[in-house]
Amino acid sequence: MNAPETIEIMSTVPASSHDRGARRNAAVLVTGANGEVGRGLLTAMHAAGRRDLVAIDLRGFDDTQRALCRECFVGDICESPLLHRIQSMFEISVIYHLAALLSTRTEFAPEAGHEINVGGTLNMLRLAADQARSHGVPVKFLFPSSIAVYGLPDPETRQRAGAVTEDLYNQPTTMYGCNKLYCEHLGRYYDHHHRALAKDRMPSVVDFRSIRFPGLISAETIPSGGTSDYAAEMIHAAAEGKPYTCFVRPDTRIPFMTMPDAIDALLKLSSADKASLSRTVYNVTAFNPTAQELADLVGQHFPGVEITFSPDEQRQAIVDSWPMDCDDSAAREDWGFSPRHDLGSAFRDYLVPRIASRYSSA
Ligand code: AKB
Repeated sequence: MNAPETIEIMSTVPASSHDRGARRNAAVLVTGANGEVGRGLLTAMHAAGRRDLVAIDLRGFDDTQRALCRECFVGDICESPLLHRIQSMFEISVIYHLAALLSTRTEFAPEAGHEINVGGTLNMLRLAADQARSHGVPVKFLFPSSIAVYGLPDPETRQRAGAVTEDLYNQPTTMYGCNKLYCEHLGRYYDHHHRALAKDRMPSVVDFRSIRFPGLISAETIPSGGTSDYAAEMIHAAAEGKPYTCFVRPDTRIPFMTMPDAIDALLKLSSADKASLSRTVYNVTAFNPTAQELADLVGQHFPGVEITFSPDEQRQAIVDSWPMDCDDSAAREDWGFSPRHDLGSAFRDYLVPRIASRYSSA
């Protein structure tokens, strides 16, 4: 483990109200809080009235984000001093563990990706277990997994498989996919089997809940380091009036959903009654157009835009190993998952208006 770097803390709560030493403050912890999902999740939870949000990210926070949080930590979840500090300061009820290195970026540095994706997750699960033992209540742990846990061996099998269910084809071909699948099992272990032989064992220290997200498309942020990024990149480039060269073939088909639907799904699963959950990991999806169908829609909304295709063989092989579609009936049945946006409304009601205003005001 590297030498501890400084931990920058920004607090919106005046020092006096911290009743230093008396007791810890209640908190909902969000890691990767400055990322694509994190920014939207903080906004949604604050809008829903939460005032106990504690955010962690490697990158600094802007004033808007700080105003949403009780405390912001700029630091690395792979470093224990930061987690020890959080353990001593807060009584955590829920953890949204969003920090991760995505598939393409991880494939360039697999071992570094493993350290962040697996080492970081294990640290957060350990923090959750320590918290539960100190305040006596299992900590709810929301973990965004991914369609990258799947590995379809060839185009024929992929075609035949269609909408895959959670327990099939769990043979990922990327380090990121392996990390996500292993962390799903780690979470299930902490929820159901942690320290099974210990005499002083607490029945359950972690209430682990995970969603396998498809590609996510946000109007507010441009993705970085993923292999499903072509969809969002294409739309943002068009809104900026820039030509875009797509790194996958036109017939590439994988599932997607909008960022607001992803955030709603996390919050909905988080508030679901544990008794209604038949599993710890759930597929979710909303639409699965081909890259050509996406380009056509972009062309309809941004006439004159230039979109060309120049497949990157390696990245193409990654998306070709992912399912064309996912069966999310378990999520619909167990906790009422139902996305607001299908493909048409995603463009009409969310992406185009929001992205157009983002670049027209730029
Ligand atoms: C990626 O492309 O790596 C992510 C994902 C599908 O999990 N967006």
